[in-house]
Amino acid sequence: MDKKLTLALSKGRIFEETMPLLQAAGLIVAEDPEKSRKLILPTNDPDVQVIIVRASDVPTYVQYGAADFGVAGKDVLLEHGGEGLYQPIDLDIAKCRMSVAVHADFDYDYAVRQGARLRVATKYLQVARQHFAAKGVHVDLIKLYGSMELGPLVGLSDAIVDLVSTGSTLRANNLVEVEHIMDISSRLVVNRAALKLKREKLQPILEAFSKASKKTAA
Ligand code: PRT
Ligand code: MG
Repeated sequence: MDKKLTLALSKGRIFEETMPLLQAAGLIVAEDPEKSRKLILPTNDPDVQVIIVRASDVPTYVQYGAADFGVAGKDVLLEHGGEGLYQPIDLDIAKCRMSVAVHADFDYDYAVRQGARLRVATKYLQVARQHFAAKGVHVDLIKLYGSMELGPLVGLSDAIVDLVSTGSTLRANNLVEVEHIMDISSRLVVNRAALKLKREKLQPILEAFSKASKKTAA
């Protein structure tokens, strides 16, 4: 096994919010992924590199050992299933919530009381399926890959299951949050084999991440 450590991150909020944690571990990423087209970014440590992947692909790279560790949202990890991944730390970054939302004119509580079959558009099939099953609500799930907010506006669905942080996207589209399913934050995920074989190099980084994320959370 290569002794080099590879960290999988996605561009945007995860990359930005992971930077201070890397810094706490003494690691500086040399290039800005928003400006560079490179997918492999070196750090100041020749033994540590960062790869830039889609947010929902982070668990896959780590599961197969193409990356030794990565940072992924709980939303992404629940859909992936977490196979082959060790999840030692909640980094408490990229926080938001997973919610059910409907058009402001749709009486969700009434529809649920009536036992109506609801059409729900979402990227998060696993979470949505579990949520409505636990409530005993019958749903037809419609898989989307983005812009779920459009679903109720054009009659694709009665409701959506999506991530909400400030709520401004919902407001801008005349949607209202009717159920809070769970709080979401990003977790550090580690390849199970790398955890054993690269422990010496990994452990201090994991400890620094853990300490630094507790500090910002406090
Ligand atoms: O964007 P892309 O399709 O490439 O992938 P992605 O959307 O999965 O990646 P990214 O970088 O947008 O999100 C990475 C992770 O950040 C997610 O997996 C979440 O764990 C976390 N996160 C935190 C969020 C948000 N906050 C968030 N607000 N992910 C997405 N959003 C979206 C949400 O889906 C909705 O469309 O922002 C919109 C709502 O924001 P508000 O502020 O208007 O409520
Ligand atoms: Mg996004």
